[in-house]
Amino acid sequence: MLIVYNEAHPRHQGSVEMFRGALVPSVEVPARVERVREELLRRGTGRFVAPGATDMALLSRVHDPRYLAFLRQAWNEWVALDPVNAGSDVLPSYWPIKAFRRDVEPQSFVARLGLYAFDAGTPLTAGSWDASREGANCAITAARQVLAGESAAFALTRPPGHHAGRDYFGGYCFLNNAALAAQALRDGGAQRVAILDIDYHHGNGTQTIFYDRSDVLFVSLHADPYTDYPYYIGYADEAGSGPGRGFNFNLPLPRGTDGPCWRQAFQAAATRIRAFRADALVVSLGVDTYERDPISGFRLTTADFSRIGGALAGLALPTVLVFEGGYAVEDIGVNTANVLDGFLQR
Ligand code: Q9C
Ligand code: ZN
Repeated sequence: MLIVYNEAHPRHQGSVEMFRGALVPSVEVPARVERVREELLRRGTGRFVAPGATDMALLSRVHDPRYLAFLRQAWNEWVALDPVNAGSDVLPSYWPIKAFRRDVEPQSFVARLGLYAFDAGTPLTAGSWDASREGANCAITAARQVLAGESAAFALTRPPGHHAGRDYFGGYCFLNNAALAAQALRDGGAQRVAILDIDYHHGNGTQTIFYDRSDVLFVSLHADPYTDYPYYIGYADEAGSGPGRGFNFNLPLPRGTDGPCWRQAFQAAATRIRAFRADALVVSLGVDTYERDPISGFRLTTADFSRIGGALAGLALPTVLVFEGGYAVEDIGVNTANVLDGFLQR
């Protein structure tokens, strides 16, 4: 398996996020990807390669060009407000909800920030654009390697991507790496692409990007949004719209879901993917379903992750795996490497 590694990931380094009225230490830290890299190297799993150059045309088919321009300039605008801002992360304080106008872009940076952010838990830092852009390049490179004949490739990157939509960031995500991989597969000749999202949280960004399309199937196993982030989306009755009706499949699961229950839901997801007759698969691989994850509520074990890898390989499709969440830093390397080894051993 090819590992497309984002060497620029440490340039995105949030220090705090807003949580229940306080700024708390960032959960999404560089050590996450460092631990995975170390464990893969220790095991000799996969062959590490660097990503290719940025394809702005492809980025602009998945994301709004105005949003991309905003992200690229955001840090500079933040510091331009006041030079002391260089010492703190960018976090929004205002949002245009309900009856407010969303069709005007105010001149004020903090006002525009609220147009593009959907939570106050996603710190943007000096290197967030560079790290995110290189991460997107990793996902796109992984997809192109699979188009060129690799049976599987893993984009090992952070920040994660599946909460980022066409024109918004949140949930620690800025650019939707899985969506970019899926679009790259489509552009490279795959007629039908399935995305299977197994992160603990619903992949709201990926769902919304492809919601009205029938060429990309989105299937997600995640914590019920009735109790868990992102709360306002990810319910079972979201089936797609227009020509995309029937091509979005959410499987929300209760807090406390363990390996056997999770595998039962996985079988339903696999049945839907087989019926779709996909030419390629993109996996949003979050390991925050782990029993000791500090912000999540499922009970998957380290051994369960090996089985998941085998089950993913059982779909027997050219596969791009994209790293998403997982916050139990001490075990993240073993859990992620177990998925990849389980995949390779099948
Ligand atoms: N202090 C991903 O797993 N809020 N994103 C949690 C914890 C946001 C997770 C609050 C969770 C986002 C990619
Ligand atoms: Zn997650």
